[in-house]
Amino acid sequence: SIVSSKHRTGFHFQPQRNWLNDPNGPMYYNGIYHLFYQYNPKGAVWGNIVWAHSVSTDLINWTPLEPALTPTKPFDINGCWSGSATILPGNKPVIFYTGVDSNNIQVQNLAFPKNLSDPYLIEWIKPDYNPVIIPDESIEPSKFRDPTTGWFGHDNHWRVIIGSRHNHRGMAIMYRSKDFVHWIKAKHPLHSASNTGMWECPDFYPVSLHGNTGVDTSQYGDGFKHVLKNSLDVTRYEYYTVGTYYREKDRYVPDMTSADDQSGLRYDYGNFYASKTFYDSGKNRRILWGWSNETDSVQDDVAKGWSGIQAIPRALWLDEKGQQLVIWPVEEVENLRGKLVHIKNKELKYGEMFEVQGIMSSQADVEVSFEVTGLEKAEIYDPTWEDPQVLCGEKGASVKGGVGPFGLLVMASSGLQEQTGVLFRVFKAPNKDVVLLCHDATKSTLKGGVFKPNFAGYVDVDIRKTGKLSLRTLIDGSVIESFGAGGRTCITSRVYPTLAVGNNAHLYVFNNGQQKIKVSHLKAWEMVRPTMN
Ligand code: DQQ
Repeated sequence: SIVSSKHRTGFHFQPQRNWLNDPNGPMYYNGIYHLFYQYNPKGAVWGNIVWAHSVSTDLINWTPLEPALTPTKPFDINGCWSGSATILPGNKPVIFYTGVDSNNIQVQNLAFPKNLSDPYLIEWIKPDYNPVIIPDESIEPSKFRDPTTGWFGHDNHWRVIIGSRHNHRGMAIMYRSKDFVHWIKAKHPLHSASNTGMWECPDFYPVSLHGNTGVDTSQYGDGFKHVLKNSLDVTRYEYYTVGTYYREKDRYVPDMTSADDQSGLRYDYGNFYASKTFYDSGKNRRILWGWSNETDSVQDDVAKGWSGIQAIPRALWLDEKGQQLVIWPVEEVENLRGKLVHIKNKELKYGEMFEVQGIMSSQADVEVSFEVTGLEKAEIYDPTWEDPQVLCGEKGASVKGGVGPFGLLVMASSGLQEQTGVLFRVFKAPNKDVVLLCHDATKSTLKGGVFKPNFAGYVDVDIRKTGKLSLRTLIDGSVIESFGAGGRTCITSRVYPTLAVGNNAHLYVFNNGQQKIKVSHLKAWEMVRPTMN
């Protein structure tokens, strides 16, 4: 079948064709990174779900293999849905996944590599004793899925959580096992929260209180906090909390500074869902994969012959204040940096802009440092602006301000009919400054029938102290990923320009705030294409 290349990505994870959704069972095993993912081998819409499988030695160049799991047994005949990998003692990987069985009940199954000496672990065996967990009478059979990576407790029992909901209460139901095969439901869920709906793809892991090193999922002790993430199928956004895991009680208590619901923290304030982390024992880091779906129409996807990408793999760690995560593209991405444009010390007054020329900016990595002074000119922050996305909808790139909006116009056509704004805006509130990072996609394409949301998040940064705001933006065909203030706030958007494509995409720096700003540094690299499936 013919696949349209116009909006395909160059260095983002994509199969050659067809539908992709959740990343599944990511792991690092004997020097190889594995990524499995929800995939429809038969078309560019969701359905016929298998676990497609690719391998890599650097998280950047990917080789496709045969699907690892396909619906073949009564316990998964209606779909091999999301799940996770765990590396058991003796260096033995196991996949735990949700099967939709012949009665459309969501059950949990195991699969093991057929041949551990195959470096790619191509073939996976589903033992006949599956399913190993079925929903008991207290669990809704269609609301029971996405087992996590297991962690090993003080009592020599494995634990996993499984996403569910009871009425409107979202929950992470916990199971324990001695041998990873026989599972017993814990009396209480690990955690639950009212009015959050179904929790999809939960993730639960420790983070170090000091530094950016990642740790194995079973780590426990004074030097760690825990993170619980859930994907809420009602809002289609993910929220995470930072908190304490009491392992004797098997309870997780989020800190007061984070919330399970829509007022909570997000890995990414844009188009990013069903994510999953894994511990990379090769480089001692925790890596996050997340799915970024298309925002053009279903007809567009069918015509393109593909739908869905994985966002760039990101390392994550706890911020030094211990209240949020910091998220940054894995360092290997930098190996793709080719031709560079470097701009220094450019001042931008109210209404001014300049173009960054000399690279193909439709496939680029851009790092900017803005010097921001004159904060007394900032607009007054209105405390009712609780939702940054709403605020960004009212105050996009073209809405003049005090300090900001300033930032980038990416994937812009030469006449600016098409452009996506990546911008900061600074407000003043009693005793603090409020920094907004925003993607303004309202003018991203002239094409009709495309969903063009603005996305935004607040950035917890002490701008008065540093006088600086940094931004990194990855641009790749139809995806824009921004990392504000070193990864304190991230936003991913999908855009579908008609004019600003390939060599006709332009990159500008602009300032629509009354206070002048200075671009102390801007580095923009054209990115080289890796081997992508
Ligand atoms: N996608 C899978 C489910 C999961 C959902 C099905 C999240 O297991 O809950 O493709 O996107």
